[in-house]
Amino acid sequence: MQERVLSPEQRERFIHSGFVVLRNVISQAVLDEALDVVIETVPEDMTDFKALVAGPDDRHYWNDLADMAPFYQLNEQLHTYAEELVGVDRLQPPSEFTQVAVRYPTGQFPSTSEHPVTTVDGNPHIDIFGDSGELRPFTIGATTYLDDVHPRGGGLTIWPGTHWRVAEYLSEHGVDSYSNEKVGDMIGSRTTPFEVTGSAGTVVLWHNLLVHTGGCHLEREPRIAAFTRFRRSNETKTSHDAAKNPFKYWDGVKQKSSVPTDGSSFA
Ligand SMILES: O=C(O)CCC(=O)C(=O)O
Repeated sequence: MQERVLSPEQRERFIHSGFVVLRNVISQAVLDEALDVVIETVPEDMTDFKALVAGPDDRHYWNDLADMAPFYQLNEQLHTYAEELVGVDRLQPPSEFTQVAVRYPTGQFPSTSEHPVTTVDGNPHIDIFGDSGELRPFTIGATTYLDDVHPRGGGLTIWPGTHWRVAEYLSEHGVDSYSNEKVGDMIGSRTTPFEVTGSAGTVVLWHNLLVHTGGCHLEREPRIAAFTRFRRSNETKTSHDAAKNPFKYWDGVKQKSSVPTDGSSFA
């Protein structure tokens, strides 16, 4: 049997906050191979700060890097972590499919400790709905930093506990009329966003209903991360119900409900 990676505390945190951060879990060889492919593919010179600032805020590669093979190895490993929560043999098998998100420095401010660590000016959203509100279900996301991510360096930024609030909203209003414009009302001012920083090989496992965005980027180098989204085998049939019940179809999670009354308790 595969050895477990998540401790009981980490599992508890995932249920409560909707995410957990795992440090140094990916081998350097896998990270190096994946990073090399990204650097080969992006048009910018990653060391030319002025050109980076003048370029786009971000670029996204949806499985269309020159060589996706390194991502298969990565996804195989992430799949075992995801199974610890969703249940063994409950997810579709791993493949090489990955979204690589490169966020470029904006260069607007010097990076000092006085600047806020996180952003509320980003684009807080959840990922299970497309731009026209159509459902694009998946179960669990895994974001892997392929390079070090420093504070205010474009890190994935999360509103802890919002998976519960989004589910509540969808139960009340239905899944068909959802739009990400509603997210602002849901997070309100009660939850402080959390910016994930960490060295290459940091992995964030996150719930499909968790509100997130790309963080502000005042550092000098691009932020390079791989986003993998795993689906359950019966995802399509159960997607409406799953959007209202965060853990109903997660065999690895016994606790199916939480009664958070105050958003601050999630942070
Ligand atoms: O690049 C990031 O950190 C965020 C990307 C994101 O929010 C997404 O792809 O849904």
